[in-house]
Amino acid sequence: MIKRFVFGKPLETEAVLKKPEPSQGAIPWMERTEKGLSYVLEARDIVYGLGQNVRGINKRGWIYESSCNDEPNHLEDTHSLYGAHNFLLVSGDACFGLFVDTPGKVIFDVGYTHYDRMEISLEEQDFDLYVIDGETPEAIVREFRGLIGRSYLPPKWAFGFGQCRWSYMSADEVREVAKNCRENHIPLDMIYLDIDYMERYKDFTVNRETFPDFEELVEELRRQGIRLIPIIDGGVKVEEGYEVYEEGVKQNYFCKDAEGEDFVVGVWPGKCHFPDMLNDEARRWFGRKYKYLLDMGIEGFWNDMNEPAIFYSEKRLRKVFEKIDAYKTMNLDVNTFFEFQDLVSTLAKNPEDYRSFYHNYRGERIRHDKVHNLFGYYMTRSASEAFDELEPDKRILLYSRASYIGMHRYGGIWMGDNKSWWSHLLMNLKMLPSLNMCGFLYTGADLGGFGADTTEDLLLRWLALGIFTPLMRNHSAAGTRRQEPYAFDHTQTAADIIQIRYRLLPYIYSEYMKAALRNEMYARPLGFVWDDDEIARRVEDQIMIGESVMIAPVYEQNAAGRMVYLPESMKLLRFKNAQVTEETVLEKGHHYIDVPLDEVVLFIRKGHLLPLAAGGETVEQVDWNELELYYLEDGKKIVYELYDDDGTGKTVRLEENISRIEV
Ligand code: MIG
Repeated sequence: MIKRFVFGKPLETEAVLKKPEPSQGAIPWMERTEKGLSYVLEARDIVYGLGQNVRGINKRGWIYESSCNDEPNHLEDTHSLYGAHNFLLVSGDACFGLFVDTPGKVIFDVGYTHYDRMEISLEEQDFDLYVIDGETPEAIVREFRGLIGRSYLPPKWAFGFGQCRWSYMSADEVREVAKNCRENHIPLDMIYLDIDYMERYKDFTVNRETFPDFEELVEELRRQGIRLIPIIDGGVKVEEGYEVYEEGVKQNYFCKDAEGEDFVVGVWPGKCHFPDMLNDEARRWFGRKYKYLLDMGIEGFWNDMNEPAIFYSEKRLRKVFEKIDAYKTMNLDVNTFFEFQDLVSTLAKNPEDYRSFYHNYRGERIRHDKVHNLFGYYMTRSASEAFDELEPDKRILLYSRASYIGMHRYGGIWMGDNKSWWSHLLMNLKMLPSLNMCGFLYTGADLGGFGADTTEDLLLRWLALGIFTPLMRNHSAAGTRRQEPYAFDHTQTAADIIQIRYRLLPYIYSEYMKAALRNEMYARPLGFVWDDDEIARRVEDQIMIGESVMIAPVYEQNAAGRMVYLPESMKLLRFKNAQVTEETVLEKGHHYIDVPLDEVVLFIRKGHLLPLAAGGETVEQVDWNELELYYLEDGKKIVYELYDDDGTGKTVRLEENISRIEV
């Protein structure tokens, strides 16, 4: 049961397409406060949700801020990352879900100020509130997902492995990556292009000096079963003669400053304008620009910097230079020195800048900060809606950095600029189910870590988790240590781990598609499955992947294994050299499990089945018909619903595409 309450005059986000009639009565569970809502937390309550955020699967004990943020420091005390996902779920004696639908900032104080209280506060009291009742956390998520609409369906090949790095500078360097993977039998379906393929960081251009034969490159790699996936940025470079810029200016498609001039902001290419993604016409125009790359044979994109990220605004920069001038003659002391230092360090992402430009939203002039959380969502929507026109029958890979609930219908997200830290491997695991609750199923982290130098063992352990995330991509920042799977000593081990992914593909694809089509989760906390097992409910380092598999990745350096909790008897499956080398039934309880660096371990749930393919070096090579079956009997017949389809069509029929495997 979903109840909708309307406060003030909420701005339309289109997170919810079919809104239930507003309820008049009292809000169940919660108290309305001056600033928002308040709820008394009981000891047994777990607060799930909030999508992309730091900390636990259980969000209690911290304060989160929903405000899309270009934040490369994912620290324990970070309050917001790139996404704004205002859905949470309380599971304890009470059990209910909550979605605060507003495009502005929302603060979720989940037992931070007062340990036993959850306070939700909004700057302005215009919002739609959805309260969802249900018997179980699973049922509540299903209801909520039904409300916000079906999750994005990527093409099947997008479940393969992708290699990325910021600084593949030329076509030849890209060819080299492909060659190294193929020579080492590292399965590979995608190579990503970061900003270096563009001409002076201009969207929808190709640098013809470094990528002279771009179309040929696309084709050549395609023949090797590899797709090229270019990046698109949220800002459009200001440059005379650049078509996208000139058209945008002429048609009034860019965001305006207070004086009604096109807002000038510094991002990658230097001075930029932001396309007004909230203006229907501008959005349609921007989306159609992707055609330039589609026409070159491109079949997938990642949208970056769309929080939107701001390095500086032109006006602010001018002011700062003036002030710096004044400091030139000063004796910089304890006060003035820090002021001076802050002048430059507070240029980027300055809140004042977000209050200084405007959108034309449904014919109304609206200040950006009021609709901030919609920018990345609407950028990705612009691409997706254009693809529906330009490629009506073909699924295009699409994911974004910034997002809001609703965007999950148009694309996935990657988890952003993490670091090559062991703690971020664990964070990757915890974020998965939280994102799934909010509809973001196609997601994953930069494997090996984006910032900072990785180590070979961290990469291998991270790949061993990444083989279970729908989006599986190795990505790193320019200037960091190379971390392609062939960059270290044990290339064969890396290849073997990635090969396990290709053996798991029928299961992963099947579980993903069923979850998307049935509004369910692909990755679940143990508490969703064993809701009355108090130990399982508190587990933060193991999750379920689909209906049959529990994973318990190793996330500590130099560990030779780890403790694993089994909420019931399960079958351990061990892989070495991508082959199953052990099948052991373990009893309910705690177990120490050896996991050498070159092995992967997973657990199969009683009464469920895991099909394994023989593998392949591209998704296309994987034979869905020859499957080995692994399972643990439960005294009853086991039925597994294997979903499969052509992997590209946009219209999918769930029941027709399911075949039942029975043992
Ligand atoms: O400010 O395009 O999150 O994946 O490699 C950095 C360069 C801009 C941020 C993205 C990252 C990408 C990088 N971008």
